[in-house]
Amino acid sequence: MVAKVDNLQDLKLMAKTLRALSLDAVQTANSGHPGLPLGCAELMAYLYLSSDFRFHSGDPCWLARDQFVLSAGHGSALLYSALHLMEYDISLEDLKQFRQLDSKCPGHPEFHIECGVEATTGPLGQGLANAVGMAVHAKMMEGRFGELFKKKVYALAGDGCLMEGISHEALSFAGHYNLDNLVIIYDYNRITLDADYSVSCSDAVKERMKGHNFDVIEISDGNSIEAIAEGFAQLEKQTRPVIIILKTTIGLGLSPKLAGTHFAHGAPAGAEEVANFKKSNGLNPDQFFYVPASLKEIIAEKSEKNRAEYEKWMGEFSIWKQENPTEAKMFDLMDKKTDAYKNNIDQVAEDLKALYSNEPDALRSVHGKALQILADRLPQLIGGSADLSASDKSRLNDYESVTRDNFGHEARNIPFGVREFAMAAITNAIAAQGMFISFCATFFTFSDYMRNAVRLAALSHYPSIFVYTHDSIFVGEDGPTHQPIEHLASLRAMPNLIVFRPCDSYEVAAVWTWILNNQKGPVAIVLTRQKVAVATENENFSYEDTVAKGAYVIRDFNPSEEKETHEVRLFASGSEVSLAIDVARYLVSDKGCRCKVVSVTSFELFDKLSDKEQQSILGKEENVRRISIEAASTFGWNKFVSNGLMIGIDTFGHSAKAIDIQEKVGLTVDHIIRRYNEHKWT
Ligand SMILES: Cc1ncc(C[n+]2csc(CCOP(=O)(O)OP(=O)(O)O)c2C)c(N)n1
Ligand SMILES: [Mg+2]
Repeated sequence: MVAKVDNLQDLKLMAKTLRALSLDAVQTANSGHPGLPLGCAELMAYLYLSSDFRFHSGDPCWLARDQFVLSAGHGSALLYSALHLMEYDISLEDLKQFRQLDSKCPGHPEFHIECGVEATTGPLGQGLANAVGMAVHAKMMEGRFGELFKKKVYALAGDGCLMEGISHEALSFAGHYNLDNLVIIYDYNRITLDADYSVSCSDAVKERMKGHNFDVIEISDGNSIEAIAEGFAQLEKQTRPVIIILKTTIGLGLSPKLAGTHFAHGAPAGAEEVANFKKSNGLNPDQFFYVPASLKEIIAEKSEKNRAEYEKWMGEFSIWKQENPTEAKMFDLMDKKTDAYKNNIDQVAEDLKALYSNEPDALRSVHGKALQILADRLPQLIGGSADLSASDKSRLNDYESVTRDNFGHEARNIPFGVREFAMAAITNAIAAQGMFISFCATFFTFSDYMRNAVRLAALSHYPSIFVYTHDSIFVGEDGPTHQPIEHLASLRAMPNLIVFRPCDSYEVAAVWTWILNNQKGPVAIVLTRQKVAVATENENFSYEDTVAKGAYVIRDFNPSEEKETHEVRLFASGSEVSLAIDVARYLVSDKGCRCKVVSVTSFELFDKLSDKEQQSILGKEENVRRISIEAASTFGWNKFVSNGLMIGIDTFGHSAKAIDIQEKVGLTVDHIIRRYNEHKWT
């Protein structure tokens, strides 16, 4: 049976226009991917013009909007064409600038909510996990604030997305939590970049998805609007996450030597193919970026309906606020634009001072205590761990866990399961919505599993918080697989990511104060498993003078009898700050030199200081000998010590007692003094 579609001609016109616009964009850029836009034009026409998809281009941030993620980000020309037609802030001029410098239409979608681009996609599979995160976000909003916030999330994913490992993590998660507001549309064209899908994959996708607790809707002709309508009609009774398996023809509308083959995937079709497409579709081959006036009228009518729905919702929202003062108050506390939010943040900074302690402690535990303080003050703090909360101390103890039946106020912990990559991408999507403060945690060594999601957070300025514990060889017996070495250097190399490695409870408190007051993108907090001594002595400790600078003098030693003319300045982070202090003590008492110990909490914040401030921290005057100490790769520390001495670990670790590994890798006062004596100081 095929559904009757009243506005069939309108949808056909829209699909044809989407095809022509996408082809023109790719051809003008002489770069891009025509295959998916041509194969999915009917779907996009139906989604935006005829389905229940709720949106209002006049307010792309509308909290109750449905969301669409183009997980197969290479099909960006289709997304931009659709957003242009639907009156988002993407003009025809912008479309003509597809893939050009500083364009609103970059090669792959980059998160730009004002234009309707909901997520940065292109690294295949990750958009699926983002969509799962948006669905979780929607559930949490509905769970806290009720039906008014109910919405759906749609993702368009290709064969590649579903092959990627992250799709298994994300879809398994979605099924487990029964995200019945999630609709995955699978562009099942059986073609990938290199070849036919069958060359490299023979998954039983339908069975797989059923196994993930998804309902499966099959649309055997994904280029028939009636068939799409029929498939979408089945969403009405959705009680589980759904995958729509949409059989399409890649590059539909091109000549048979391209359409349906991998040659249509990612190369411009050529001017002749584009002209032929236009001729056979009743379009003028000499006209480019053409939008028929009749289509504009159709869309204007749809936009009017969208506006009316939006205004109705806004009216209901203000009534809801009046009728539900308690929830409304919480809503305001979550909304970063309100004074209530700002006042609350000021209070948290005070609360966090309860962490200050002079007792040695493991920084994962200190951080765990910080999370409890934060959770009580900030209803929007939510997060979870990849099955390591007992070790990484990330559980919000007084609160419940999210379950498929509980997304309410008290459900603040998200058990992510052993799914690090999806965890990071889900966290990104939740953070990107701007309501929740969203963190996730695991062992530092597994940050590699999450890496591309951290990278997309950095690229997109998603304010995600990545908590990493067990940060060095001091993990001990678990051995080199669990001992990070190059991870700090590798994350510090990532643009836009702020990496914090605090050294004691004062700095842990300061890191969070910094985050709450300054965060504009992702941060990583790197914490010890083992107990560390407290390095801070300053009773007037303030986050502005310390952690906010990225590096600062935490201890200043002067010998009773100055025997050496030079000063020694030691730069260290995290657990090595107290080691640096011990080394300094020795140098002061034994060699009689002046010593300063600098705690380097964040390379990135240090980089933001003025030259003058940097010089004063580095001690660039003559006669300063500089040493860096960190239980990790020395890569990058020359920025602090130039041709001074870098103490670190440039090999993998060992499986042994921490104290034995420490000796073996030379992270002891004796060893460092020996290296100091041997070093050719200039
Ligand atoms: C993680 C990742 N690996 C590889 C690529 C390169 N790539 C882009 S599209 C593509 C093929 C994807 O096939 P499919 O999803 O079926 O898209 P279609 O060819 O059907 O448009 C590949 C390998 C990528 N973008 N991301
Ligand atoms: Mg494909």
